[in-house]
Amino acid sequence: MENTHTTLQQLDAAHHLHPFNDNAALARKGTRILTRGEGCYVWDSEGNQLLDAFAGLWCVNIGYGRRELGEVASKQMTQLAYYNSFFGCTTEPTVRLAAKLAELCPGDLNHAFFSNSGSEANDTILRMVRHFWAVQDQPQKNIVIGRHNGYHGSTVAGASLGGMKGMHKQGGLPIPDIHHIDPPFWFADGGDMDEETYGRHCAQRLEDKILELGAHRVAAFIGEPIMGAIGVYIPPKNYWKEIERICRKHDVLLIADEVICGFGRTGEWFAADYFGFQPDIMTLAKGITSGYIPLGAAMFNDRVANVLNHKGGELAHGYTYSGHPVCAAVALENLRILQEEKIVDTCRDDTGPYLAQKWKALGEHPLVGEARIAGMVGALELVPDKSRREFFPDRGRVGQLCRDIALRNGLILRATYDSMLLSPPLVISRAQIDELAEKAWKSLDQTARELGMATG
Ligand code: PXG
Repeated sequence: MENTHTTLQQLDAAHHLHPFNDNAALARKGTRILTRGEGCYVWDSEGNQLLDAFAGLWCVNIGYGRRELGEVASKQMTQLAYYNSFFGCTTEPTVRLAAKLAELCPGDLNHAFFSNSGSEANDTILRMVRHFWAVQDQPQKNIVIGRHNGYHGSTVAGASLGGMKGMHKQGGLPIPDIHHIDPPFWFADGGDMDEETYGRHCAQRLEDKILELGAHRVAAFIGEPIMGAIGVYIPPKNYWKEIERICRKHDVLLIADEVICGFGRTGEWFAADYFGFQPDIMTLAKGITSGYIPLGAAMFNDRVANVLNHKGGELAHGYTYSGHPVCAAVALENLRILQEEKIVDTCRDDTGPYLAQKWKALGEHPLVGEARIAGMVGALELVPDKSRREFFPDRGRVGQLCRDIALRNGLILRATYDSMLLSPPLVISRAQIDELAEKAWKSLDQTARELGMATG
């Protein structure tokens, strides 16, 4: 085992470029190699058992090791491994999945375009919204507004729609006619505002931007209902209703990127249900297959699909694997499990509130300035002084330290700067939530001790 482990690390260092990594540093340190998963746990090649409080990368909603998904994949591969949806063709799982998504998604989001990932789905969406206005004689209505620090993927369009400065620096982004506004992040800039005032204040940023650019130039607004990668920014409850009102007022299409929030993460099927608003377009990926196989989708409402279908001419866009039958079959099985086992309902009514209670209790730790959570997604903001809403001066160092300590304690949490992020498989049990909370508290204590601070 040790031999294989070392060999794999050496091969990895020599040949494998990792996404979002300092590859030179990683090569020196050696990669962790994961070998097995079951429920909420994964094992690495050194034999460590880890409680995965991050569901892989926000995606393993039904937990690891569900044989049913492997079985449907095997069956579909054997029967018809591939056929495309070009040239007037398609396959049964693809059609059934499109219909299933139309049933699950809120309102009249009845039309699915399939991709292989969330990034690609957002590329599709960018092209479609511009096309939507162009074929209605408004080619100048082509600007999409996103948010600073938003994450919409790593492709050229995805990274441009996103507002990560570090990503824009690499590759000359954003592409033209994409603008960004500040997102809601009360901990950093909420000042003395109460939740409702702050929600309206942040939504007003969108209207200000639309008026500055001219509504006749703005095609769409895109946002993650809860911003994930940047650190789980949960907006005030009224924010999305306000955003919706502003979009309607100026006839701007509203795109909800539900790649992280979708398929039960908030305790509702979609965050649009959680916040009570109706997007015109939705981005889906991750939880759509619980990460068992790559798949993404762009969902369009009747209005947008009707224009694309009846005025848009031939759709000059598509991926070889759009609607891949094996991915579609796996997605259907994943959705069946989520529905029949009432996993989303359990999160909303039982394990979600229990997790929230435990997570809020971690907020009492001297190192934690804020504990935020919505359903099964949350963050702990680590701070030098609990009595003030201020960050550590060298942002990111303490988060990394805490992450490494948690790993040694058998717990996987992700750190963005000094926010410790939580997004466990939705099937996490009460006993596993207790384990998570205990390990997190212990890790906070050890981090505080290393920093020479008081411990809890
Ligand atoms: N939209 C959102 C909201 C996402 O979180 C994407 C789009 C892109 O999906 P694909 O399938 O193309 O990766 C994502 C992906 C992180 C991290 O560090 C988050 C994502 C991807 C990689 C890293 O938290 N989210």
